[in-house]
Amino acid sequence: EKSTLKVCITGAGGQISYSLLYMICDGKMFGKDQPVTLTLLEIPVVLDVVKGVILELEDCGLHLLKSAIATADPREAFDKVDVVLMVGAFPRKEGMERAELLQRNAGIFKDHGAIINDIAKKEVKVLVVGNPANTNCLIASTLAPSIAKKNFSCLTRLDHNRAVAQTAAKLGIPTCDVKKITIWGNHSNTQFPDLAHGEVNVGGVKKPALIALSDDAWANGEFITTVQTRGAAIIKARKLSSAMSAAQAICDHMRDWYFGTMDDNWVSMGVCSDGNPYGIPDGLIFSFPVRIKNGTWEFVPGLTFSDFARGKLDVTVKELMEEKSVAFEFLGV
Ligand code: NAX
Repeated sequence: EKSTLKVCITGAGGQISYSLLYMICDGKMFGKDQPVTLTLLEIPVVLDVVKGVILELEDCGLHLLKSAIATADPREAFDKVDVVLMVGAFPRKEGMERAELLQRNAGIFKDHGAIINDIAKKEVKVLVVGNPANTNCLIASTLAPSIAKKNFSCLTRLDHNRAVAQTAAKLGIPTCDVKKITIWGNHSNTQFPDLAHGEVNVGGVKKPALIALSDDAWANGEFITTVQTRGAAIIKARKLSSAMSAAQAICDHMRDWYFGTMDDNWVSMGVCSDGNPYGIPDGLIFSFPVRIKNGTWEFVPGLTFSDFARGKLDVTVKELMEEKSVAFEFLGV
């Protein structure tokens, strides 16, 4: 039997985690033969909820789950962990300014980053989901200098999956026949969902996505805004933000990070922009197309941009630079 993987989930009493924990213990993230032990971090008032979720996990009888604990102590939660899924965050309240949300969360991710730096395994893989995800990830990584920057990422896979699903639906093909779609930039309304390098398989014939669609107005208009505002559409309909699809995207992100991507495809991940890839300034957590092998991601090289695409990238870069300066000013780093 494989040795047990120690996985910490923060915000474990929230709605994403409610879907996510089952998926992890059912082997959807690390495989059907990978036992896990879970440390579930919450704020004290939500600990009883987490204990209730653990009771339900026990009742599911999932053999991969070796043990689970609920804790409000990050030092207990992050101790020697292999994986941290940072789902917990301070929620945006009605009337709250974006800057205030940033600052509230900067405090949380600063503390958690520093503790991960001290007591997590040095090869830990960290995924930040809680919003503003890119900047929260940047803060945690900055406070964890002993851990490679490449081991920190934020979730843009939900946006990626949405973009693939929209394209597949438009062409009436399965999602597995849509490849090389990219989400660039921030997990926010300024993200740039990009079809320009996409490849699709329509009735057994492989084609560039833009040729198969032959509708540039859709690709440069409705497609982009639908993906950018999908989260809001779900909140409007469900009165709650996306949770099942977010949990699925978290599983996809981590599974691909562990097991790699296919040669004929790539995925979108929010990762550090070190080395100035595609002219994106160093030191941002930015969503890029990446390929993964042996647990290590690499930027997809050599893509070219239209002026339209370059303009879209500039907008999301600007927003992330602003977020970074607000957060870093607050932290004094
Ligand atoms: P919930 O509010 O249901 O759950 C979040 C949980 O985090 C709460 O139970 C809260 O008590 C806990 N928490 C707050 N501060 C904490 C701390 N310091 N330590 C540990 N736990 C803490 O939100 P949910 O719907 O589960 O969403 C979680 C986060 O994911 C939100 O920030 C949300 O905006 C973000 N999302 C990010 C997505 C992405 O693609 N990057 C998509 C889905 C989601 O909207």
